[in-house]
Formats: sequence, structure tokens, C-alpha cells
Amino acid sequence: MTVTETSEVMAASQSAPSERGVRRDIATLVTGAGGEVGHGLIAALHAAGRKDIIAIDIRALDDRQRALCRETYVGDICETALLGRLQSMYEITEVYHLAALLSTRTEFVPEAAHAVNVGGMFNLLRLAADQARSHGKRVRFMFPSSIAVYGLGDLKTKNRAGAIGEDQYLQPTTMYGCNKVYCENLGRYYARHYRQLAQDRMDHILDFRCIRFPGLISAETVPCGGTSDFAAQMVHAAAEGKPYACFVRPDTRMAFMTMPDAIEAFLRLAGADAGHLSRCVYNVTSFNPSAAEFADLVREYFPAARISFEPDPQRQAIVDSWPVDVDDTAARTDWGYSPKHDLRSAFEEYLVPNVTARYAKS
Ligand code: AKB
Repeated sequence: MTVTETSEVMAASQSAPSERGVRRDIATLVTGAGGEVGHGLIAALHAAGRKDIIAIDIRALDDRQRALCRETYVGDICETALLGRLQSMYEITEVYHLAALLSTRTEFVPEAAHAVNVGGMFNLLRLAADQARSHGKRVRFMFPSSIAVYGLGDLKTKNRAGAIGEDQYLQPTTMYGCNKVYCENLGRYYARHYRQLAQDRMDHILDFRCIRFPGLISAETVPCGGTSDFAAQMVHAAAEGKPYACFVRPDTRMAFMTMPDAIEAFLRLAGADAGHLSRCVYNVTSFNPSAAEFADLVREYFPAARISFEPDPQRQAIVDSWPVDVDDTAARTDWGYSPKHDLRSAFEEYLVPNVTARYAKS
């Protein structure tokens, strides 16, 4: 498929009506397409028969991903000009807005992170609202939030609270968490209250649906920029035969899930009957080992693994502010969330065979 630079997009749409004629192509827009979730999501959408994917990322997608998309664009979601040009070229009916800076990276550049995480979200919501007004249909807007929206003041509170519900402890301690909780509220506003006093308001322009993901563990990609990355980095390092110094204490406990379960949950929520949804934002979780328990499993499957614990106090404080687990009853009740992997099967059926194959090639 084609890779279109921003400048080409701008040129193409400034000319006469697009080569597609007056009718715009139906499209599903995926931002942050080159990221960890983007890799899994685009493959799953394509496998489900979607041929209308247009993908944006700040960097060019790899050839394999590009082949799954109708078109890919290299550009910045903060560039309203690019989004405006896409508005003229496509009839966007669904948005998966994945582009974001994660919790560790944002703590070096919080203002820049706000610009991307909130400014970018605002631009995508405005694009979706403009689209809904132009084609007259509600746009489904899928948004990945995070357990980083939670802020449990200290370890005693964290351990006492146990699995928390969606409406508890919403005092995040990172810019990323602040961004995500605000973006959740922006999405809900656009879905339920947008221009509520305007005479020409259009009710229900967006169908905003959001999952607060726990730490995600992928066999296909190695995470960076996140504070939950230690689990995935540990298993990838073991498979690659490299030592790994874990940046949190052995007793650190938090919720995780495998990337395939995360993608399946996201698409299941996207396809759920709106009448069954009691809320816009849902918790999901699969397993919540301590870092030591996770390391024990890594050593069981990779006996030569060299794992040490060298806690980074600042990153440790971030993970200590996140819950030991979350209550995902609403997701299971409303739209049938049911992860395939628990901790043992995550290793046995997903991580070990796939990371072993990944590094066997190298
Ligand atoms: C991060 O570590 O920042 C993310 C998250 C928990 O949302 N993976």
C-alpha cells in the first residue's frame, strides 16, 4: 500500500476534487499505528476483513503493516492541517486513537506530552465530530486509557484497596495519567453533552468507548517509554539471552494482560451493542503477579535468565501509585470481556513460543 507524506496529502487535497471523485472513501482511522497496540490492532482488523484502514504515525510503518492498510500517512496528530486534509479525502466512520507518550517518557517532557496526549486527542475528537456532521452518521471513537489514571497515595492504601473500581482513586501522579483521565472525560463530553446548548447541536455525534488497560505484554514488540514495561522487558531479555535489571522491587504487584487479550477486548467492546453498555470507560485485567513471581516464571521457562532487581526510586513510586488490581465486573457483564490468558497460559501458550521464535531468527 502507499505511504503518503503529509506534504503529499496536503498537495493532493488542495488540487481539484480528489482522484476518488466527489464521494469520499469510507475509512477506519488508526493513529499511533506503529506502536505496540497498533501492531496488534491493525493485524486483527485486517484479519477480520477490514480493508478500509488508514493509518497515521509519526514514523513510517514497516512494510508488513503497510500491506494491511489501505493507506498510511507519516504525520503528527497535532498537525491540524493533515487531519483537515484527511477530512476532505475520507468518510471516517470509526477511529482508534492510539497515539500517545507513555508514563515514563512523559515525566521528562510533561508539557510536550500534554500537547500530544491532550492536544492530539482534541484534534481527533474534533475531526470525528466534523465527520459526523458531514456524513450524518455517529462516529465510533475507540480510546485506550490506562490504569495510570489511578493514584493510590501510599503502599498501605494500595495494598488495602485491592482490586479497585472505575470510579475510585482517580488522582494520577503522572502527566500521562492526568492526560488519560482528562481524555476520558473529553470523550464522554463529546458523546453525551457536545454543544448541549446550541440550537444546531447534533445529538450523539460520537459513540465513545474506552478501556483502561493494565500493563500490556507483547511477544511481538518490546516496550519502551512505559513504567509497566518491566514485565515484558524481562521476558524478552531472557529469550534474547541478555541480563535484565528490573527497575522495581521484587514485591511490586500490578495488573497485566497479554497483547492478544487486549486487542480482542478492544474489538469486542467496539462491536458490542450500545444498549448493553452502562458506561463509556471500562477496567479490564487478566493477572496481577508480583515482579518476583513473574521473574520466577521467566526463570522456569528460561533457566539461563539473568534477572536482578535494581529499583529506580522514581519509577518505583509511579508503579506504587497504581492499584494491585482492578475490578472488571462491568466489562464482563456489559460486553462479555473474558481474557484467554491467565499468568501460566500467558507464558505457556503465548509468550514462550513466540519470543523464542522471535529471537531464534536473530
Ligand atoms: C505505561 O507503562 O505507561 C503504560 C500504561 C500502564 O498505560 N504501559
